[in-house]
Amino acid sequence: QASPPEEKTKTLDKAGVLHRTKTAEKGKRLRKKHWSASWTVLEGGVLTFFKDSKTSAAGGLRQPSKFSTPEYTVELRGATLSWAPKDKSSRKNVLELRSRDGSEYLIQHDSEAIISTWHKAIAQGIQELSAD
Ligand code: I3P
Repeated sequence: QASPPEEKTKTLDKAGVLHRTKTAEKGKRLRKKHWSASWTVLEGGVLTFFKDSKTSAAGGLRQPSKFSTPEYTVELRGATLSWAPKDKSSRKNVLELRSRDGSEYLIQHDSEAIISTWHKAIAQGIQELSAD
């Protein structure tokens, strides 16, 4: 083979614990924010937030659904990602992800280095899907 499969599929896999809250559901803004720490997996153009942060990395990256129920799954195709404006949250390092169907999520981590790697990975995922 000329190249290993991971070079062909371009899928960027990433997993870790992030703080997140949903702020809109299909275009309808939600009244209250409920931040929670959640095990989060980026794979195959889909970002999945699990119910809690306890789902371990053991199997959580490859086949998360076997181990825990996703709370939200966000299709990155047609989504947009930006740094959240200050009026969206008092927290630092907050990303805003808007899905094509009009749902919105804030994603946050106290570490700027960690949130930056998520920013890059999600942005790259969105970009790769838009090229199809
Ligand atoms: C909200 C809670 C959120 C906070 C939000 C508060 O209060 O403290 O964490 O968002 O601020 O209203 P409650 O628990 O009573 O719902 P941030 O942490 O993102 O700032 P907001 O009203 O400015 O959105």
